[in-house]
Amino acid sequence: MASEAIDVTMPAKLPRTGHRPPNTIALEELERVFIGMGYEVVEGPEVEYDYYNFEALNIPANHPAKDEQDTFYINDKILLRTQTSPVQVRIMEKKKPPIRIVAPGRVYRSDDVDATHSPCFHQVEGLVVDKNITFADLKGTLAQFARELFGQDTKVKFRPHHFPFTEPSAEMDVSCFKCGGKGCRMCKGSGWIEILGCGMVHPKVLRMSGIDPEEYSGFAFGIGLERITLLKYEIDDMRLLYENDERFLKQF
Ligand code: 2U9
Repeated sequence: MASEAIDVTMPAKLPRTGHRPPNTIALEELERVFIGMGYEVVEGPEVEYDYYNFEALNIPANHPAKDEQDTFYINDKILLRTQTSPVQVRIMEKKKPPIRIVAPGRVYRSDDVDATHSPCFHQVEGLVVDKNITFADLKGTLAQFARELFGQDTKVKFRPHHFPFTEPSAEMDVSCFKCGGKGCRMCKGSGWIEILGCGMVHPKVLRMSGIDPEEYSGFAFGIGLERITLLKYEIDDMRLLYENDERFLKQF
């Protein structure tokens, strides 16, 4: 009996419980902000028709934008999506405005792996279509998003850009949340950090999906999720997000 005695006062062995990885924490934070503004979260197929991934977004065959978004083709007409925009096109075909959605998900590009690239990464794209939607709605929405994600003092700056699916188009920078805009290593001395692309949905894109651009207008934006995760948690190599090394994961 003495040799089998159990010391019931010994502390119990704690089970090792897992938790959400950093990319998921960042995604849920982004979704929380947009759900709070009345958006619906929608998902769609990763294997897509060329039509939904390119043609319906005003990127016809032989368009130079197709070069930057080279991907994995299943056959002539079917590919691994390079953006989550096809999800939004499918919604526009099915639903009459008002539309207010975010589409998160995995996307694919024929890129070599390095500290900032991966052939498979995640985007969160947003789309709003209704009567009288203007660039002012885009600015107000994305400024509010930036403040919720990076802090209430965050300023935003829009630089003109070009995307085939939006016109006009812009890239949005936020004031550096590390130095407040003075310039540091994080923002490479500029005080600003680029976080997303955006613009007013091209009238041709609306028309192709059965929405009359004379009656409705809209704005859209695209966010690279990994970019947000790396910035938010000050991680300097994207590969760490995918390696599942416990020593890394347990820090979040
Ligand atoms: C529809 C119409 C327009 C989505 C948009 C961007 C600008 C953009 C990049 C962000 C980082 C891709 O992952 S990334 O490299 N995206 O800059 N995306 S506007 O525009 C749409 C979407 C759907 C129907």
